[in-house]
Amino acid sequence: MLNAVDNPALTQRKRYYERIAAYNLTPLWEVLHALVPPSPATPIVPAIWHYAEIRDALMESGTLITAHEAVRRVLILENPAVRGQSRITQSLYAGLQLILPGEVAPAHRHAQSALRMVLDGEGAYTAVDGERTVMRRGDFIITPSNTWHDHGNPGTEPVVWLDGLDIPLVQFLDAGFAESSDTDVQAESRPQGDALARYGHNMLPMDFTQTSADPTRVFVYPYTQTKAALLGIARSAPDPHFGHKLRYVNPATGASPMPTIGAFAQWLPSGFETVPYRSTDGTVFSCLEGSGTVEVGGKSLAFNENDVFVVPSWHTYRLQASSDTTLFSFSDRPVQQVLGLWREQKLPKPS
Ligand code: 1HN
Repeated sequence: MLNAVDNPALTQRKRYYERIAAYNLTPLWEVLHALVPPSPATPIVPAIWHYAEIRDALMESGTLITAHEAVRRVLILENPAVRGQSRITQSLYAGLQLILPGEVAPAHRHAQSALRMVLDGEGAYTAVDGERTVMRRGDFIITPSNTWHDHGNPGTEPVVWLDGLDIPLVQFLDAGFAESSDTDVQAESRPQGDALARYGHNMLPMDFTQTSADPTRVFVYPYTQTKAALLGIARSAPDPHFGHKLRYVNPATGASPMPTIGAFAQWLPSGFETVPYRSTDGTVFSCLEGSGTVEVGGKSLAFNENDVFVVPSWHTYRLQASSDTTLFSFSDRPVQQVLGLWREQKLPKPS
């Protein structure tokens, strides 16, 4: 192919581009194909964080800064292809948060929605808009947009959880607000278990209505209930692409618990292998129980308990369980769905 040096037409174009640059103009025809790729061309790469490898470093952070000084003592899980951007997918942030016995992570609120998946240790609590919940391993806890939240650890062990937030999405939209509370620890205005009793038992308060954009008032989905549901559906045949998989919902509407983040739990019996699947929502997985491998992007990543891995948008993946395995996952699926952008493809079983 001729380059600009020996092609007068290209030289002429290049000079033209330089002239119009002064007016902050640039030709679409040079970037059209990159702007509108035939299928998602994500910079995000598949990656895994092995908890056994990073636990010591996380615990060491507890000797360097208090939860109070840090506000939130978290190690961010950065996608290796976009280091420095505090994101694990294009739209989502993930981190591992540590709270030591006796510590408090002070109350604040922000437009960004957050989820927690409790991984290690017992005895901490999270409070959301005046109600506390004890954090137990495998519990899925949410702090919807603009809800006041603080964490504390009155127990005797360090407690670690996975945080998932829609930070990059809110950043992209330039729609973020945040404020700190005057009091580090929220006053308890409702007894523990109140929200779950009112909204989480297939019943609702008499005059309560919500739209599908409202987050659920249920802010804790206890692992005991999740596991019972998964084992309940596991009495029937597994889905070839998902195994035994359920999505967390706002029980008042059937929509996702929060409008910007969808969350899922799945159980794969030992030896089960999923059939190739892809979807446009880049997804973060964490292994709650068991072990296995994920095949994605030409790599085979072995995972164990508490490991976190990411499957980028439109990357075909297969899961294989080497023991009975429970996986938690989250993505921006509800955003894509409400915008009419979400796609999935259930591929055939390889021969
Ligand atoms: C936040 O509020 C929490 O409340 C965790 O635990 C991580 C990352 C960025 C901004 C706010 C929390 C966060 C965060």
